[in-house]
Amino acid sequence: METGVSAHQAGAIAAQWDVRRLAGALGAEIRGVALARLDESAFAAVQALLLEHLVLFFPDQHLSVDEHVEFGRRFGRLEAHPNLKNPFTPHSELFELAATHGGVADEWHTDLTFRPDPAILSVLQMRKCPPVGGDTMWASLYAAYDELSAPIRELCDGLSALHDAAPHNHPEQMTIHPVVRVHPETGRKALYVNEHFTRRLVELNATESEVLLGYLTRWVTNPRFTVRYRWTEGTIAVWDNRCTQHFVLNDFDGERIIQRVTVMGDRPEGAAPRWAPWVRPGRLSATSRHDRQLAFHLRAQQAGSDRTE
Ligand SMILES: O=C(O)CCC(=O)C(=O)O
Ligand SMILES: [Fe+2]
Repeated sequence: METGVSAHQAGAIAAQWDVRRLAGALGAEIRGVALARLDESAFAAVQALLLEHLVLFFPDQHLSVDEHVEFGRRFGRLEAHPNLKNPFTPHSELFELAATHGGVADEWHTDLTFRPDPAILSVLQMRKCPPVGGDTMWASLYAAYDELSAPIRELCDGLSALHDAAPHNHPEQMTIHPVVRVHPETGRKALYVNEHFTRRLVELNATESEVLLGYLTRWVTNPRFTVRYRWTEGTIAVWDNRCTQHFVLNDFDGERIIQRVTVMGDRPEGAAPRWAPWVRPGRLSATSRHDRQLAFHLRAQQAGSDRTE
């Protein structure tokens, strides 16, 4: 993020705020700042804190919808959710999730990884909290990568994974990303697979993929890599979607309403895969169905690149 504000200036501003880390791996709560009225250097301080803590919480902001959308725009171009319609406001970029008994995102995920360019970050405002429950958790994908053993890190460095939007009833929306993503601003490596959208490790056979992907997506949720946030109304949260996952606790009765704006994405960068995609050898069998989706996607990609050559 080029801002024209030095790291020193941004650091001096953040030093005047009350910044409390919430967990060992990620997360900070920040008081003493009004997000609706940030000058350029204060905004740069927020950006620097986001790179450091991965998810930031600003209680007692109570932004109007316009202020919320304006604040989001400062991070980049906003986009509407590709698969969820939002009937609630005149801003097509703002979407609202309202739930009374669950019906929330209670599977670990990084937003929109089924797209070639998943969201960079999101800004969420908690509008209405249930009396108890409905906390959200985030996990650091840096910590999840760093704490793998060296052999598994090296294996993951050379793999890619297929993601799809089956949870949004659009299994045909698919893409392939590196399993280890290099953050474009920090240069750090993040373990970039999630339970919700990641379907298959491309270079492994179906059963190998099932075991390793199952392991990695569970590993990410190790409590040591996470922070859990108890909401109050009017709190703004900003998370870096390039190096985190999140999960909503489905343990509440009563209304829970959040509003979110989403900053358009970039293409995840990582090392090129070290091996060719898995192609099932030999004759068809009853188990061929496990390779169908991957084979279909690879054929479609090949047809696409033939057309553009
Ligand atoms: O409701 C929340 O706390 C977060 C929901 C979610 O997954 C999202 O907004 O991306
Ligand atoms: Fe989400």
